[in-house]
Amino acid sequence: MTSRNQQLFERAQRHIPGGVNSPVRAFRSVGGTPCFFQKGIGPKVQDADGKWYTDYVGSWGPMILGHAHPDVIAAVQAAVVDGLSFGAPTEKEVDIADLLCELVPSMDMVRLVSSGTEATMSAIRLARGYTGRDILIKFEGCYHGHSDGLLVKAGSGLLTFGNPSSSGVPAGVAENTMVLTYNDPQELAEAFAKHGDKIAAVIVEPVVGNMNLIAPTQAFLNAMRELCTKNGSVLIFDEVMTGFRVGLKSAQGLFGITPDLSTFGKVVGGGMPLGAFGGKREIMEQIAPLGPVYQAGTLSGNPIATAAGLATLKLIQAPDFYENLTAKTKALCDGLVAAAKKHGVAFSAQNIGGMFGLYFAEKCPGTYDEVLACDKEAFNRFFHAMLDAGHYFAPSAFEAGFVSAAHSDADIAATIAAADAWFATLK
Ligand code: KE4
Repeated sequence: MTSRNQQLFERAQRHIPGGVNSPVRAFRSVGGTPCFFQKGIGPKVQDADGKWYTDYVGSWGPMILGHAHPDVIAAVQAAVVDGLSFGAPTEKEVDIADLLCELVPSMDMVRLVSSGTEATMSAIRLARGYTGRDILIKFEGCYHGHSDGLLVKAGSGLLTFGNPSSSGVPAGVAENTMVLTYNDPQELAEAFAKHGDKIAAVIVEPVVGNMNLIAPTQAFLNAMRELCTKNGSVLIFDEVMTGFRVGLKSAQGLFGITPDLSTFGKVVGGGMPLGAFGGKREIMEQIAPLGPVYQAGTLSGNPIATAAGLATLKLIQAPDFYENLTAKTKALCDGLVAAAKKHGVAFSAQNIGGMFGLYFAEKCPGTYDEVLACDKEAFNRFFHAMLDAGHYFAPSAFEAGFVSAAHSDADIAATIAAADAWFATLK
């Protein structure tokens, strides 16, 4: 008897490439049939066969409050009855712009868009327009969305499927993207020594979540800031994943770095299509209609998305929100490590705020090469064992995981117990 998930997946593949609207959802690296979810509430999601899972993907980060938080649902319901879109300014856009610039001191100004990809693509165009330079530096394994110039040795789904550089990107575009090694300040300094006056921007995931979780060294981030300042290049912190995920002050507050531009997505929209880019006034004033760098969007600042975003950004400012979220995420990591150790399984884990990485390796990787050396097949077996037991992790060894404020200590303990039971079978 084929499950409803299987029936839906078979039908989906008739008219949707791979049966999915974003590649990493397809389970192609872990194998098996993707879950078609029909409902989410708090830390749980329910698939088309009615099975419930504790969710550690949270839509790849946005669902930091858990699914269907009543305050967010109420804000969306109140907004939709007044109309879905006007293509004209609305008060909520002003409210969320004011709030984002208050919560992110490095941003004097911000422009709303509809995805993280739009945010990074626009920030890069702005940096090139502001500096009059062409070269963009990114780091191997980092993913910043799917605009052409960024699909060069990227992470996330590209790394997952073993083709880090996408076809369809003209050589003339890719040649302006210089790809360096994450956490290698020396190589970055050498690149600036050779090309400094041609480098428009450096874009970085300040904590990597797209080649699994990789923590930055402070020296790496400090070097990046100093070199960009010295050479007149724009430092772009891509906080689409880390923004309001690793802490209320995002990664820039956690590591004490002031970027020139920042990009946001995911949490800022609370699950609705909302992204943002912003930074220093003198740079942002180059954006149309004030300046010569064009950027636009029919649904930018959409009233429903901003309603969900505002409700979310209000709730994450609650006292102890991040202390509690971080403690729960750490408890998950520590519990999984202890269980694996008990059964002699080579496994490590770490968290930064409400995001975590799991690795089938003796220690947490700190570089792209160390990530590649982790046992991907072991992860895939772990993934399916946990899925069968009702715990949904990212369907890729090259993605970070996420905990929400709705996950209870009991949810975390049950996940650890399920992992312990599986680790025991490996003896
Ligand atoms: P979106 O266009 O997917 O909203 O954002 C692109 C993006 C930009 N920057 C960073 C650091 C990101 O992590 C992302 C998107 N993250 C992936 C998960 N690794 C989205 C999941 C997907 O592609 O389906």
